[in-house]
Amino acid sequence: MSRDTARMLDDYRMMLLIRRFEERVERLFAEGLIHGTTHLCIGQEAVPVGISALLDRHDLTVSNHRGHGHFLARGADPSRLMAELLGRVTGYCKGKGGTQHLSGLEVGHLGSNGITAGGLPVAAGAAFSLKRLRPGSVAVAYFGDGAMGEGVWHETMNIASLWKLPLLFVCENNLYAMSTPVKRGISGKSLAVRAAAYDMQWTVADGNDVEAVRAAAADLLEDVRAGRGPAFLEAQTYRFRGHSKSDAREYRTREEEEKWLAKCPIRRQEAKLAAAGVGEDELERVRREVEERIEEAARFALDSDWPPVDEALRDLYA
Ligand SMILES: Cc1ncc(C[n+]2csc(CCOP(=O)(O)OP(=O)(O)O)c2C)c(N)n1
Ligand SMILES: [Mg+2]
Repeated sequence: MSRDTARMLDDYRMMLLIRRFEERVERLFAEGLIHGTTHLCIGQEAVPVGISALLDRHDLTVSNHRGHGHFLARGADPSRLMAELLGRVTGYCKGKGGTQHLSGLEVGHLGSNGITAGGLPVAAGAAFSLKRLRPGSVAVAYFGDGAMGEGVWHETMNIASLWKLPLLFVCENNLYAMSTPVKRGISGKSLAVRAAAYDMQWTVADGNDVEAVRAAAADLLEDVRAGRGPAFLEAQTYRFRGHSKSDAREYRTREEEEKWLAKCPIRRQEAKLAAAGVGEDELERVRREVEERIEEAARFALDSDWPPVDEALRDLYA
């Protein structure tokens, strides 16, 4: 197998791991075993998988409310992540963070954030410290199209550009912010072109094609790592599920969904692998391996203890 094909297979495995993880979360939620809410990234897997392979352990990522895939793509342990979502003591944040307050510093992931655009200034701070302490390292901020309607998005773009921070802005444009279509929420003909006003390099990529994401991000990251300032990537994608758990998707048509389902990043990768000569038996082996890993994660989480009551106020910041 060539190096390129091995890379494609790795991407396939990671996208599938995220997909199966999210499907398992969906089931656990339906069974009442996950509390609160949860935002699934099913359909958007190619974005963090394309980018994470370009990062090393000193690079830092900051995520939003739809962040399980961002974390897994950095190499998070699915068992500890699942345990966190179930509120168990073996989770990444001892069961006290949950889906919107996840972090795993050991893989360079500073965390998810439930406040729309709230992760952006955190990412700017991380980039500022990297610029001083570890030149050559970068921060990556993931956010949605909806975040671009927030004032703090503009403030962060402004200061990142002025201070030439090593920060890659990654907009996952999935066409909706909850039920609001991007065209009704965000002015202008293009999201990415806004970056030009802040004197940044920008690119629009097919966010359902892992190789397209990687190629676009690699170009931008070369400049960011070299100290030439921040850059902006718009990855055009689609969430196959509703916004969160109570969403009947009345604001979009089934035809539109079908059109995007045909562009599923995982199915597209399977087609590319087949064209590169990877047989169905090899793909099946990867599928089984991933399914077993996710079942192991669910078992680990379900068998884990709840955090002890006397630790309820430990590790909390307010
Ligand atoms: C400051 C703030 N305003 C509103 C909300 C409620 N809210 C949660 S997610 C969301 C939409 C986010 O849309 P987008 O950034 O496009 O991300 P997506 O959900 O599409 O991935 C909103 C408005 C919030 N969490 N924080
Ligand atoms: Mg969106």
